[in-house]
Amino acid sequence: MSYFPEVAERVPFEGKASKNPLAFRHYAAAKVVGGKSMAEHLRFAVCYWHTFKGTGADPFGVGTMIRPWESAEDPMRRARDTMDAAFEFMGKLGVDYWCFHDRDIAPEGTDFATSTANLQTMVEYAAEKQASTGIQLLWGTANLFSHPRYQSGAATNPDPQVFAYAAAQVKRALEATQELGGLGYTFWGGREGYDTMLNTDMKREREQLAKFLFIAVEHAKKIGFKGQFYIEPKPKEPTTHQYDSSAESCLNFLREFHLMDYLKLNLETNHATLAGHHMVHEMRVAGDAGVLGSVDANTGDELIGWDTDQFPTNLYLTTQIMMEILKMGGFTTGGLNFDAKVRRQSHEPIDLMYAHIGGMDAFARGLEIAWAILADGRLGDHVRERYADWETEFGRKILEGYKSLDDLEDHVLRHGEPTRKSGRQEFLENLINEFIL
Ligand code: XLS
Ligand code: NI
Ligand code: NI
Repeated sequence: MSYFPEVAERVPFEGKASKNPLAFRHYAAAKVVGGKSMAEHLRFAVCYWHTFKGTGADPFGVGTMIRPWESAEDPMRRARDTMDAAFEFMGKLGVDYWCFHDRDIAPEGTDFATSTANLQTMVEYAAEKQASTGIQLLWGTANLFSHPRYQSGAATNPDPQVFAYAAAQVKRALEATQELGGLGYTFWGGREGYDTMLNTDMKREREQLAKFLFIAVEHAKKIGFKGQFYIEPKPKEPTTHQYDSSAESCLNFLREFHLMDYLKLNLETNHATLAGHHMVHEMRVAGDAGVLGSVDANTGDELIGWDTDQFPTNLYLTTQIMMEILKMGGFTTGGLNFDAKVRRQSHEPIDLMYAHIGGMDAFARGLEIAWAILADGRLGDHVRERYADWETEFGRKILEGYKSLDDLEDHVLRHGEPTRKSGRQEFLENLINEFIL
């Protein structure tokens, strides 16, 4: 049985002139850009939750999606059908990676032991699928936010029984990730925050979260899990405030609790926007601290204030993201995970194909443009030149040596008013457009 019969075997690369909506115009996996293939640079992953389990429900209406793999009565049958659909989809699309939450791939049972048994059955099935397709697991994670038990948080819950339940779930999700050879494991604290300060002991909750991560790190050591841990910042939604609210707040948290050596950041474009930042800001913060691990590639709607998780199609955005990735020397364990969902009105399975093809093409083109901008060198030269005076003897003496306020006043009295330099913002915006247009 085929869930995506419109694509016979594999979405082909047909080049820029193609009018075929089921073909790539820019993404050619083997095409070399700056010494590496597009596939090696981009490391695309499909996310299981939005793509195969997303229903299209919103706060005002029920699900709209037609998902033939969800039609069986028995939940385990549905889980298998969904996995068949997922690997058919990913294989036809030609991505190398996938990502999942424990409860995406296997239904929650009547008790913890049943849930674990369900997960184990599906992990074994996934292992077969991975082996026959060559698709690898970019990262796994545990869903610690959907079930009512987590209404007041998981690690940050006022009840240690819930903390324990969440920890047990992470143990099993981590072991599932290890069994599937996962390159990473992500913590996104969906309800690790507060709805109101009136009932919240924030100091205690943050300490609980740190302890939770520490316990997970210890378990990884114990079982020999070598994958990379990520923490995924998001400022709010569903909570009013989430403790790992932005890249900077994550760094503060990791440093405060001595966890910097164990976790990197998984940054998501729409989360950056919700935090009032541009994705590039978040990437710089993480990159400068050496912890830019992976990217959840999506985008928000400028006019809607929530995490709409749309597919990235904006070339300006993908170009900027790829410039940051190239500047850090490329991904190591991470990749571009399409943590994105088709819109509620795009309810047919084929819409999932269009969405991913568009996102992959936008990133492939963004990669080419980013590479060209960096190879051209003018942008980098401009930034270097802007700070060049810090490389003079005077600049060096301030930063590397020491100058007192007395010395600096003396300097001003001798040299007078500094000469102003233009920031050339418009000039640089035009420079970027020179490569995009
Ligand atoms: C939700 C998050 C979530 C994580 C995985 O906003 O992006 O999808 O990536 O738990
Ligand atoms: Ni995400
Ligand atoms: Ni998100």
